[in-house]
Amino acid sequence: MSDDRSSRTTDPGRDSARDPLARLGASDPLARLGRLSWRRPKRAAAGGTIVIGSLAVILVGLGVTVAIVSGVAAAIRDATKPSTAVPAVVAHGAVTERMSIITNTTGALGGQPKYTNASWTVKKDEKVTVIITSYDNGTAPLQGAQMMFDHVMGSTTGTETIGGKTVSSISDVTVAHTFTIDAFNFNMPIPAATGNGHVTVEATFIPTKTGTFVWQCYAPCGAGANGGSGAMSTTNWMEGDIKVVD
Ligand SMILES: [Cu+2]
Repeated sequence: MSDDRSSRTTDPGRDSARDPLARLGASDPLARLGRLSWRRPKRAAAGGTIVIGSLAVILVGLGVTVAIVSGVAAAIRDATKPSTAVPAVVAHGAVTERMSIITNTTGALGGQPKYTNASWTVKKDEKVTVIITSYDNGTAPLQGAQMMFDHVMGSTTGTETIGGKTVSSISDVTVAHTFTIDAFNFNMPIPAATGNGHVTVEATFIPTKTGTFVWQCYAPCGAGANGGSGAMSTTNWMEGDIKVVD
């Protein structure tokens, strides 16, 4: 018996149109395949170049688009910066309160010294820098329990400046006044000005609670034998109030 397959391949009456090898149209199928395999990489390479080139153009385009969109988005962000973009640590504000100690300007109370700007409103947890310019050249030496007020107390640095010079206390006999807020244990001793000049004293404190608090002078700078009358017993001369709000 002969093999069916070998008999078919050798069948001279075979329809070449149905022969897959014949349809390739090559006398040598391997050569044909070889050409194809030779040409395919070339086309693939050419196609790949086109594809890569196209991809590159698209990517560059995308990059430009992304850059433009990012730029626009950044511009929009900058223009409408939300409050959440603010750093978590909020910087406290700072205010300066200026006071003067004046004398003999109105003749009231016998020309006794008087603090100006007796009442303020400040914010809790915000630095308050107090600058006091005193034109009073008289002393009111501290006595008894008030001797402690020759020291600076409760300032952010533990010191004050007098005419720009940093000190933590002054001699009790040179004290003319104090600026004292008991509620914040804050105290600024104010020395007497010399001659007809003035002295400028500066210190900073931070009010840590809300409410209305009294400030006062602890030097016996008023009238009478103990200095407790006159200015010292008159509202808004040697005492006042500070309102601290949220
Ligand atoms: Cu005083």
